[in-house]
Amino acid sequence: MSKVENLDNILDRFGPHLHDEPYGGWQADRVIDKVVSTHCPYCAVQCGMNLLVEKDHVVGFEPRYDFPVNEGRLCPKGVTAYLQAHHPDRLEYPLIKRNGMFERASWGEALDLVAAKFIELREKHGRDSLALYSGSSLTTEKTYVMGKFARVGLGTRYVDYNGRLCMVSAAAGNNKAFGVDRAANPWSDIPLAEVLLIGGANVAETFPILNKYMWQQRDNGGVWIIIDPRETATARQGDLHLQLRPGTDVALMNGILHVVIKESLIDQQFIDERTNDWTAARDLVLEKYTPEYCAEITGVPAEKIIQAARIYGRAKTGYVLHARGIEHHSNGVDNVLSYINLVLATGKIGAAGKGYATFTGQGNGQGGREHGQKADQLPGQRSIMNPEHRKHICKIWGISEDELPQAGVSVVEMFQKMREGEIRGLMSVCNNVMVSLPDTNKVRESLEGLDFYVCIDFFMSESARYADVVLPGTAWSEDEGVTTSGEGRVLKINKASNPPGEAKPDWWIVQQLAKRLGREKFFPYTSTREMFEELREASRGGTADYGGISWERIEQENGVFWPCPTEDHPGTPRLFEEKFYHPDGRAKFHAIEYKGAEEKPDKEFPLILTSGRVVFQYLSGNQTRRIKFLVDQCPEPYVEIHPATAREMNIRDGERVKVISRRGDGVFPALIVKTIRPDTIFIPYHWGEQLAVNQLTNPVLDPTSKIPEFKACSARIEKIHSRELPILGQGRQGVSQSEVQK
Ligand SMILES: Nc1nc2c(c(=O)[nH]1)N[C@H]1C(S)=C(S)[C@@H](COP(=O)(O)OP(=O)(O)OC[C@H]3O[C@@H](n4cnc5c(=O)[nH]c(N)nc54)[C@H](O)[C@@H]3O)O[C@H]1N2
Ligand SMILES: Nc1nc2c(c(=O)[nH]1)N[C@H]1C(S)=C(S)[C@@H](COP(=O)(O)OP(=O)(O)OC[C@H]3O[C@@H](n4cnc5c(=O)[nH]c(N)nc54)[C@H](O)[C@@H]3O)O[C@H]1N2
Ligand code: SF4
Ligand SMILES: [Mo]
Repeated sequence: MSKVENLDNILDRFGPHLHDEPYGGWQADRVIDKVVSTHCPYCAVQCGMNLLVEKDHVVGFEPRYDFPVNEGRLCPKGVTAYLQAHHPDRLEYPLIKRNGMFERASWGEALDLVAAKFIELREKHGRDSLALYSGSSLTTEKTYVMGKFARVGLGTRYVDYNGRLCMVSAAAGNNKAFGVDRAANPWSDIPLAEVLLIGGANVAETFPILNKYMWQQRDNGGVWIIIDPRETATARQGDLHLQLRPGTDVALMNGILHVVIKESLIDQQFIDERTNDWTAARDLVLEKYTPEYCAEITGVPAEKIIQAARIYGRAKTGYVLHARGIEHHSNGVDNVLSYINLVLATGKIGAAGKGYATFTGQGNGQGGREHGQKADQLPGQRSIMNPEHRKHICKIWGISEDELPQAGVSVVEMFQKMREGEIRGLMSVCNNVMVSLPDTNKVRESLEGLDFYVCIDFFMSESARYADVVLPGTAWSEDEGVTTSGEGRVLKINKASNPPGEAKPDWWIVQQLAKRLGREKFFPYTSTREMFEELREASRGGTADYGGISWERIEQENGVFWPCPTEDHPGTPRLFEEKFYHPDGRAKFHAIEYKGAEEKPDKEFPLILTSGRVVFQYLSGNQTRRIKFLVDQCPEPYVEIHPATAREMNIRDGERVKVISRRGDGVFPALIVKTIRPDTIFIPYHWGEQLAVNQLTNPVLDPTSKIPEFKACSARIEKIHSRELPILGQGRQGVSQSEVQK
């Protein structure tokens, strides 16, 4: 692999540069020649927005009032999303690294080089020396083509996607309990529930527009129980906040279930008629998980555990929601199953106002985990290990069954295989591993050890910097296709303008590579619609059945909820009204023992470090760190420390401190807040390299979902005894500049 281009050099040439003006600046006399109805590129709420286009340039936006989820609302990321399209940092032509510097190349030259390298590696080291790592900000058509390209184009078993870092614990838990991976209820059921029980989700910052439904529920007299180690903006609005120690959700849920059983608040008829394996789960929590025992583990007072059980248990309706706070753990699947046990035991699922869902994260997090870019998955939520499923897909793809590779491994394991030399060539599309994978120092080693690395993005990223070839892809407003929002609603993204310079859609790039690899006939598409039609057929009869969904229906009906097997089927907003998706139609309980995070605090590392998001930045930050308004609001990461902990170490607000774990360290300004537990610290994760919290995080995986433990590792803080280090505070939330300077 060639040398990494120097960081200063990269910043100079490719940004992030701050930008807050659309092409030419906003002018009142603009002549808008096109209004394109579409959805936000960011989170899984997928708010409706119109893009305003003048002379093939996206120059503005409007929230859509006709889309029932946002009804004219957008959050701070949504209102600035359009600024990406013509941002000066856009990659406009292919880049090949020569002598450690990226140089402009033609498409022909770049694609020939990539194909030649892949062929060379395959001949020398076999097909599985290549890997494809994809993403869920892509439209579903693209995610489908990525899964197919890995198996049929490259012929490798090694393909995975960034949802592995996101929703896979929920997916695995939902598959185990219900036999399907999708929100059980549409969001419009939220206002119908008497109680919302929300675990590890900071909705106010991460899905701001869903607050609409939560406040409607509150207006109806509803109550909120919030489970989070931090008193987040969401927890502050709640009625009961269970401020647990990170990693202890199983103990908390078992404790709540214990009380629910003891006080006869279960729904025995529902349990008898619609579920299996109740007795083992019941006996375990009754025997061991008393509120007092659980209080000791979780740090939540026993009275609050009892209160939560009574509020949720006595209500006639309720909606349980969770997100990465419970899922980003080495026992993430257990956490999810322990929440589901409570839902099933009280029969609060499968009816109006009786709801359960995980908050899917990325814009197309749901669609991206359905159609075959996961290591063990084939389109339609089928399994690559199932002979019937293999047969169906091989027929659609026109390959023989022995040509279809077996299951690969998760992305963190793929990066391990790179260090071991088994994987030698990597193609990454739509992800930024130098920010988002745990244990950054090891990730760097993986990238530096590759024989060949090609990256497709529309902005230079912290990861692309390590690539041999960078290919310019398109932004979301430059192509069409579908996404599936967090509630399982399939939506249509529309094209507003042509890509700048020579940038090309991701699927076109893959198609050109397939041609050079001699696999052209398997990728004959002339339009995105053809990919969608093939994907529809491939999904037919699968769990995520899109058979009856057409682009026209999506536009006419403001989205269609899968499963939707035929054109005259109305779609399925609410699952489980009659049956669950296991063959006998019943849901399953699981007896779950508490294990906790892999690393427990000790003398050397006495604190629990957790990580997550802020409202103004998105994921690896490669898109939002270029938008001036968002950077003004939140320019850099910081470490949240409780005043008691800060006092012990004599740390002042805004002072830069060193945070150290068993894997690495980083320097962050302290943000002293009363809203965090004294034994816990929090760092937002949207920055890379020396600013990455992932220099510290633990790459240990959940044994089933293979998600890394982003939400709990052991750490310590050290003071930096240097006069030169400035005290910062500008633009951070919660502390004013004058307070910082006191
Ligand atoms: N502004 C913004 N919005 C986003 C995103 C973004 O990057 N920025 N990303 C999108 C994506 S991809 C995702 S996955 C979602 C994520 O959405 P969320 O899951 O809501 O976001 P996080 O901040 O990762 O984590 C949520 C909360 O988990 C808490 N937590 C930490 N450890 C534990 C624990 O052990 N138990 C419990 N119960 N809680 C714990 C944290 O304190 C934090 O407040 O957001 C989506 N929306
Ligand atoms: N410590 C810690 N780490 C975390 C998390 C955490 O809470 N804590 N959260 C995890 C979660 S939930 C997630 S989802 C991951 C996300 O981690 P990543 O997926 O690595 O981050 P993204 O910012 O989504 O990366 C997307 C990249 O692709 C580009 N891109 C966007 N759209 C397209 C497109 O259509 N085509 C192409 N070719 N490129 C595109 C963007 O410019 C960006 O560089 O991070 C995970 N990492
Ligand atoms: S809530 Fe999500 S989809 Fe809606 S505007 Fe904000 S980032 Fe976009
Ligand atoms: Mo995510």
